[in-house]
Amino acid sequence: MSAVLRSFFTSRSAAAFKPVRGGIATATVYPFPPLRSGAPLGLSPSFERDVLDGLTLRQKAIASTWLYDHRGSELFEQITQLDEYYPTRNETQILRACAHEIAAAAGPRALVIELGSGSSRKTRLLLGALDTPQAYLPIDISAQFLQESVAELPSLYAGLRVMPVVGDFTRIESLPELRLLRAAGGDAGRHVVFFPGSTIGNFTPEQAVALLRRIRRFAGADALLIVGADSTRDPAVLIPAYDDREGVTAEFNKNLLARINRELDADFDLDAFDHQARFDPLQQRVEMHLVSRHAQRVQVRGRSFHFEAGESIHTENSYKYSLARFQQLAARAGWTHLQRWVDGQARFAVHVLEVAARGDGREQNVKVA
Ligand code: AVJ
Repeated sequence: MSAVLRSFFTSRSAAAFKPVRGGIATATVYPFPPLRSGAPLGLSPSFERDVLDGLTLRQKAIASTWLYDHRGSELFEQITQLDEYYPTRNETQILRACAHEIAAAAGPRALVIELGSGSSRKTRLLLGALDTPQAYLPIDISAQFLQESVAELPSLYAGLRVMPVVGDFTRIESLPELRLLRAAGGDAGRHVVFFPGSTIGNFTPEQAVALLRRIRRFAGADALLIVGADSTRDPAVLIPAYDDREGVTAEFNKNLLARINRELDADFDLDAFDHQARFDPLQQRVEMHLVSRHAQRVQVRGRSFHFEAGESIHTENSYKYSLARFQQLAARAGWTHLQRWVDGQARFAVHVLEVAARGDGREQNVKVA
């Protein structure tokens, strides 16, 4: 707790401290393949269409979602262990300190929905603190990685129903899984949407507002939303975090080209592109690019694309939000703060939000400790 600041907290009722449970192997994992393996959430996303369209833009760009095939998810896991990559470490520190207070706000029998669950490692801090969580619905775009990540959860949390959903959570409109759970009597507690890792930063502010609104709609009026957001502004910290000494982030970025080669019959020469991290102080975002070392042509699905020397493909945005700016963003989407937590270095924040009451979200008392 010492190194973590809670900037403000308005408790409904401070529920009793709950000890961490676990160790009994009675949880349920719903059978794989998950319900929507063939038809991911919402519209079926198309890698081919995104890549071909993206390579015809003046500033070539490919959505960062496509970085996360199985290999990309593994490489991202390696990034989270790097000295330079502080977000995972700082957020984990926050969650360790505040999980019990979040659990108190969530109450018993919570149903946890996680967006872009990846390794589900941070989720364990939350699940461990919650009072008899009923169900866990991790949503991730990499089916195999998702399956591997949730495999051991049943042995850790007694009575927890684990329902993995393969899909692109950005296209989520509704979660039929909630209806299934309700029918099975497994939806009695509060819906807790867990969105850690600063994944929100991968969207433009406009997209982020739209996503937070959509979350509000599918999660329901009583939902709690826990969002991790990076608030770092110092390029001397940011650039190494996205361009590490060992070159893991470079490999993560270039894996996109390897994936395009493999899945879309392309002939990218991985050695002819450099990984680059840029900070745009105006938009307050880190950008990842793949920069062509020389003029070249690349074939993708029978189409030919030209690169000038120095021309790049923009592969990721990672927006950084000051506390005030994130609060404005959340308010525009109809969410209001219940708690906000910041790490000791003041680099990262965990925002605990509730659905704003009517008229709320305009007038806010911000007290930053
Ligand atoms: C997990 C997507 C939030 O933007 O910081 C890490 C991805 N990219 N290093 C981030 C990432 C390069 C990460 N997100």
